[in-house]
Amino acid sequence: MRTQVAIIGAGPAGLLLGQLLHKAGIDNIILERQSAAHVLGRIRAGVLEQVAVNLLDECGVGARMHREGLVHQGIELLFAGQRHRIDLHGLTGGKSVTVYGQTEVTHDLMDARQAEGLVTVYETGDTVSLHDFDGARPKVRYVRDGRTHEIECDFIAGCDGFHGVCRASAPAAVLKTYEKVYPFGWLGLLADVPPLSHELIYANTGRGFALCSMRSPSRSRYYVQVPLQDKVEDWSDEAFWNELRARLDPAACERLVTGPSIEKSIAPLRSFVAEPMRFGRLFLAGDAAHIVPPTGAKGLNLAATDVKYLSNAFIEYYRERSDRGIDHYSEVCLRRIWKAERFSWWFTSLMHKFPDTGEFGQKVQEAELDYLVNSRAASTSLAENYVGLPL
Ligand code: RFL
Ligand code: PHB
Repeated sequence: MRTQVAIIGAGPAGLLLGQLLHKAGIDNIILERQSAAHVLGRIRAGVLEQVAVNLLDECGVGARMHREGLVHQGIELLFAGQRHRIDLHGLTGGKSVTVYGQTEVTHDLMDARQAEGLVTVYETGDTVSLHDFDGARPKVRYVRDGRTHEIECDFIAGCDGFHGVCRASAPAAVLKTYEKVYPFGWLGLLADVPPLSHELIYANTGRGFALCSMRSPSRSRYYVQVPLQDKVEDWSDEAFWNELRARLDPAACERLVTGPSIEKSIAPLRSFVAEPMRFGRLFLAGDAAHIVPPTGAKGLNLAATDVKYLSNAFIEYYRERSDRGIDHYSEVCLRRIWKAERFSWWFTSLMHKFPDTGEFGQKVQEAELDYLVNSRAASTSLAENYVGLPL
């Protein structure tokens, strides 16, 4: 088999890249470790920046997002028992975010890919291997139905997430990684109950962080900070709702509608960056190259912007026979990535309870939050970063 770009991973990064390349007339094949149903079953991101919304439009898959997505012009911060609104729209000259689940984004992209007859090979398991990407003719091999298949390509796009094979295939002597692991995780619960508020609430409390989010007017997504050792089996729905209530203000508690969970999972929090993002003809994009803690809602959005830069670079290569875009890909992405890493680390540090900082740490956080909501400069900085820095 031969294609121009072999894409590893059918998460949002891989699917979005496949669609953008196809629109530009560039052939691509996607290899995915799991089944499509498995990919769609993962409940992850919920907040899209305008850049991601525009990209989905560019791919021609924005219709359902515009119909069903919820445009949010503000967020609330809850601390010391009081809620304070950050007016994202007013502070950023009219910008907003769109609440539309990653599952829906992935669904729309998979449907479009299928409708256009593009090749996605699912369930490759751990059989994908990369070859000769330091030369002009890279190859990707995988095993399906007991047979080894080989794809010859011009480029390999590593969109295979944090645990994928692409970063692991990069030459160790060149790869440098930066990492921070946080001493807690998020326990998330999805339920078919109306959200307690029409905007997201980020809560800093003496018991730890909580987040009230949503997927639609009838589906809510809530999170509570938990110790890393906690197991999801140890958290009954009732225990979750009780803990969430204990972290909310009385008015919010009164509005909270509870119900049976339809999904519950624990995600550890991590900051991670791999540099560079290009190794010959292998390019990393999305979670394969970087992870942010979810507090700033930046992971999916960063994956989308990497893919925007990467598709532009490939288009420039094929249309103009120019290497300029591919040569600058890593540097251009990393400038934006480090700013999102900084913001996500800062917002995580401000909102969570850290085991070693005690009551002093709590007081300092409350002082910073008090400053943040009362200073237009500080609120503007939060708002600018939250809605997404310009490309
Ligand atoms: P993904 O989604 O992990 O997809 C990678 C795909 O590659 C496949 N794969 C392989 N395929 C073939 N061969 C191999 N050897 C392979 N190894 C792996 C995998 O099966 C998978 O299908 O990475 P991608 O595309 O880069 O997308 C990144 C996003 O998924 C991620 O950044 C976000 O979900 C992060 N995130 C959030 N981001 C936001 O922008 N806004 C949010 O509100 C937000 N909330 C979140 C989040 C992540 C969370 N968790 C669970 C970490 C909330 C949570 C709780
Ligand atoms: C979500 O709805 O899953 C969500 C929203 C905002 C975040 C993280 C996750 O910062």
